[in-house]
Amino acid sequence: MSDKPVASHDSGNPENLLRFMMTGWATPPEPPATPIDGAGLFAGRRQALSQAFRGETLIVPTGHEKTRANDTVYRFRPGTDFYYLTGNHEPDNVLVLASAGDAHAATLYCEPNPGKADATFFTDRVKGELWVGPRLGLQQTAQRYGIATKPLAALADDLVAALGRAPYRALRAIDPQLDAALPAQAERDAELATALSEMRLIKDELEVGELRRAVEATHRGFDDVVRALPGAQTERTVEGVFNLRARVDGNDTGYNTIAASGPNACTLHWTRNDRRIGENELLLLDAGVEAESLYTADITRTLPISGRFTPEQRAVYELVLAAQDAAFAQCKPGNDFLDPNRAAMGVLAQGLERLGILSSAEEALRDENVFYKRYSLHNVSHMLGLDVHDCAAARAENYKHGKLRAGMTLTVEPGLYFQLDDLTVPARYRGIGVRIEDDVLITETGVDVLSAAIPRTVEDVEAWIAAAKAVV
Ligand SMILES: [Mn+2]
Repeated sequence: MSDKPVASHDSGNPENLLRFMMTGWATPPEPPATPIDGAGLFAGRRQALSQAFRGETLIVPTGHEKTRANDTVYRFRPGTDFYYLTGNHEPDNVLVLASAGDAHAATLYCEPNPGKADATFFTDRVKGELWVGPRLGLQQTAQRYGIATKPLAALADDLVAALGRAPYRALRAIDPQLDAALPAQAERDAELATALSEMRLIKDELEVGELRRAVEATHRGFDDVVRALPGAQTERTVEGVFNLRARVDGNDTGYNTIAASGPNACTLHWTRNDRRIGENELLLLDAGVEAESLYTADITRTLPISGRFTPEQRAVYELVLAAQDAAFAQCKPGNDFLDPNRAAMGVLAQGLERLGILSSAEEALRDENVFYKRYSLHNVSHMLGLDVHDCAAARAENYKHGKLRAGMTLTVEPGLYFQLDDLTVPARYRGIGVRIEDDVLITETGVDVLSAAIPRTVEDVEAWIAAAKAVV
């Protein structure tokens, strides 16, 4: 019998069957794998990272498949920094960069593809080719990504040797086995994560192109939802319609779709999406398609289910829209990252005073008060890229308290949220939540709103819904 464990619901494999399974297969053709697009850009990133840590060994894993329940796993999604350096989608791999002076060597440790040369193709339900499909293996991985490869089984010994020669840094919290095997050096390891996040702050042309594709696919997903709205009885339908587009046009959603109807819009990350949608409510849809390149959009539209905003919904919507316009105007190189936020909060506070919700905008805006935040809850921007909340390990002085620079991509997403039980809000506004979120590229001269083609004004949103109804 095979030494592989047999699942509780399956029978074993007698030796005679294994012998039978090992014979009678055509010799597999081995065409060279196609190199990925932008292989030179990925190589340049590896070189730049090595140069930032001369004389050191850098270890960047992609991580493993994660268990969902018992023996089923979530679809694998590569570690962001690993992918940024390699373009590789397969699980388990580890990238090791070694540098000495100007010399730099990259090695990708990956699982070999034994083909049908050993019985695991049939007996290993986790990695076997007949269970989960073939892996690229050493040769094809090297061809596809332009990086020298070695078998994963050699990693442990190679690391012992490499670490004896040079200091190292590892990207942590991605690969628990690697974390356990390499003594932690909290500060040095954190500096590697920071360097990677800060490299990713400025997007190159390949990245901007991929973000545009993700935004375009997300636009199609929003169109799908608008067309489905007349028949959509629950938030689940909205989620399902959008997520279908994400799988058809991209890799997946970049984060769990928020399909929040009525007062659920006041819950920032409402992803349970299990509520029945009411007739004259708003639907807040915060969703993004993650392209096959793993770059994700992050877009929010707040739509009147009936096709027309009520006067109260419209008043709140117009205020959020004005705040977003004020934020866009501050999106330019040299401004503080927080300038768009300051502008948006100023507009929101003034508007909240006009609606009779804040007694004094001036008082609410003081640093020691920030009372407007009871209704706006979050800042208006975060970096966007491979991660929806991108570049998370960048230092505050280069991100939150830094300057906007050409090549940065970020969201602009003011919102107002009036909780159902908030006695400081006139009753007619309670339960209304509005967020409008677009994705922008900072250019040399200002801003390029990547998602500008998705209807956003009251008139355009109402016309969008009306046009979809006319087709139905
Ligand atoms: Mn966002």
